[in-house]
Amino acid sequence: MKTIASLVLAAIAATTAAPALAQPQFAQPADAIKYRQDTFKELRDNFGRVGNIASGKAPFDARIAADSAAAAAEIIRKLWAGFGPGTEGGKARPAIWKEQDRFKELAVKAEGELDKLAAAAKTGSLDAIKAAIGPAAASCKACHDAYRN
Ligand code: ASC
Repeated sequence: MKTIASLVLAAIAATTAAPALAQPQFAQPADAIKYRQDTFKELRDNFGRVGNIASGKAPFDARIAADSAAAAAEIIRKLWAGFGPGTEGGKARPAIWKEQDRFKELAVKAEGELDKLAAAAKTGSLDAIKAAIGPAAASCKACHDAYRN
């Protein structure tokens, strides 16, 4: 039976211990690597949909563009959790863990560019998407060139 005290404690724990965003925890580096790969794939699928629209490979559907761009801007922020201490491996270069400031700088830049792409897509203007896709792709590439094998 739950006592009042245990309910109060649970309520306190829920309000004080809960991080703003639940962060996954990984028992093994391999789990973090899998998480990174899955999350990057999800990001690529969404970004790719917008890219295909921007390049004309896919027909312009404002709803798909807006939803996919918004998803990409959200998903990129889930990557952080996958690069915790001691999770070197996969295609990630060890430099990530030695140059955390620069890695973070490039990642934050990419987040900002995906935010701009999401804002552009939300307007429903294909021209706005076309203008934002290049800088967004360049910000992805800058980080890959520096930190992906
Ligand atoms: C993509 C994808 C990337 C980026 C990058 C941009 O669609 O999978 O990694 O765009 O290639 O240069």
